[in-house]
Amino acid sequence: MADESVINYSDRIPNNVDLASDRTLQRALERWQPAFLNWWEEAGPSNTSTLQVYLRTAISVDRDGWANFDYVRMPDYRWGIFLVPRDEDRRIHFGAHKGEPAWQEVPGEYRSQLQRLIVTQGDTEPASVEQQRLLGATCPSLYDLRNLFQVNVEEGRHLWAMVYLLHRFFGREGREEGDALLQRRSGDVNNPRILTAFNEKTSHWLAFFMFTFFTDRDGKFQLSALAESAFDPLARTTRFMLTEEAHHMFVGESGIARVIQRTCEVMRDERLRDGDTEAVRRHGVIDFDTLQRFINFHYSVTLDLFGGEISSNAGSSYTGGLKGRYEEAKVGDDHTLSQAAYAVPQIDSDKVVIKDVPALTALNARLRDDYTGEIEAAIGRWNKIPEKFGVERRFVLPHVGFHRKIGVFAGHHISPDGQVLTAEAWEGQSSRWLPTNADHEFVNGLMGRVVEPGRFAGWIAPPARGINNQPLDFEYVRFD
Ligand code: BYC
Repeated sequence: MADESVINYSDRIPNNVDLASDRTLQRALERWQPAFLNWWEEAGPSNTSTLQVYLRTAISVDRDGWANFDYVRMPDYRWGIFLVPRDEDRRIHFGAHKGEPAWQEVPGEYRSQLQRLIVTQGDTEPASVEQQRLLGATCPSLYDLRNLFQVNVEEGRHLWAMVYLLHRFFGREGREEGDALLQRRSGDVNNPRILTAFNEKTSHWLAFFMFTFFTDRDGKFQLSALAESAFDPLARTTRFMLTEEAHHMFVGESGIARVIQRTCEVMRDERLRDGDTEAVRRHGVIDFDTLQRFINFHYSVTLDLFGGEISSNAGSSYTGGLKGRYEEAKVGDDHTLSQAAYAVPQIDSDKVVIKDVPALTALNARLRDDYTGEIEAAIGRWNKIPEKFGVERRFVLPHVGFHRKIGVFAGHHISPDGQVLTAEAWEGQSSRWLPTNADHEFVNGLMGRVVEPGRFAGWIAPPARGINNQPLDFEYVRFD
């Protein structure tokens, strides 16, 4: 048997699923490939077809083989189909089918539900590339430009990962869904992306770092839930995607940390106080009130991606074995949740109250809580920076009900500290809590293109180290 950990690059489509012996699948994917490249050209990173970018590419899905670095022209990036090797003995470990062997084919009764989950996951990948299409024109350094492109090519590959599943397991409908994934466009009024956050603009690098910090981490948690799936090919494909996701979140977390660091340095050098917003801005760095507003926005928009707190869809996905909890195997209970309860915040006569509901219906809320735990830890790491500079500011997360469009808080006005407000009270204050047009204008005004090796824009500190042990003044992108 072929070594499933090694990726075969001699086929037209790189893969470790022995594509050569499945002619039907090969034909379907070979028909889709040019459409993908057209989409990349039309909606992917703008004006990049001649650049040489220092990118990592997987050559094997082993621990040592998935991150090989070299210069690549982005349209030549070797997008393909990589799954972690199969565990022949794998068994379903939660829900009604617990104990049965994992499925290698899609059971008829779960076909449409699984297809919907895969399409929804797949739709986010090209959406994020579209949202980031123009950022290359205002990169704060070559290092950052390279990271943007790394994120973009890997999101492109994540689309391939979902399209493989659609083509291989869902017949004609799957192929049609694969085509539709290349036709929807982020923000398009007639044919938008499926989930709300993926139709927002990512119009500057502050939004990009916030997006990769907050929204890519939703990707991590949703992929982790799918990685538990009874449908083994989905579990194996999402497991490999998760190895790539870690770098995307690193880009976001370290990006914002560098912004905070730079603002602290300028405040120290210029003897400015936190709260001297105009003076801080005049010195070309991002003030902390603005940063807090961006945190509020991106966190709340990302929470909507977990779906409604109370959801029968989530319960039936779990019972069916399609989507587990975060790190399901580590949770110490019966893994069926037939009797369990879970506490979920809800609105009761103009107050937020916490109520127990059947745990099976609260799985979206639970995944969101797991997500928030990780976000809180990272915010704590950001807060060490002002602390080190003797600046009092501490960044905080707004209440889970703040600025929500999906779930129990939709239609209500919740302040960042969790008070239920009237529409008028909200209107009067929301510009203190969410980025305003003026904030976006200010941030956009800072953006400029810095492409000299080793130089960084004035609003962001250099990173602690380069990529793959290269120095900071390494030529991460070549323009020749
Ligand atoms: N926007 O029962 P409900 C990533 C719909 S990010 C619009 O409350 P459910 C990435 C929902 O579809 C991770 N519509 O929620 C990050 C349903 O519609 P139908 C992406 C929404 O179904 C950065 C109705 O409302 N992966 O990978 O339990 C860069 C009631 O839904 C929204 C996934 O999402 C929304 N925000 O959960 C690149 C995993 N929320 O059926 C990539 C796959 C809900 O009534 N998806 N609706 O027409 C899922 O698991 C689920 O579809 C959701 C929703 C968690 C999204």
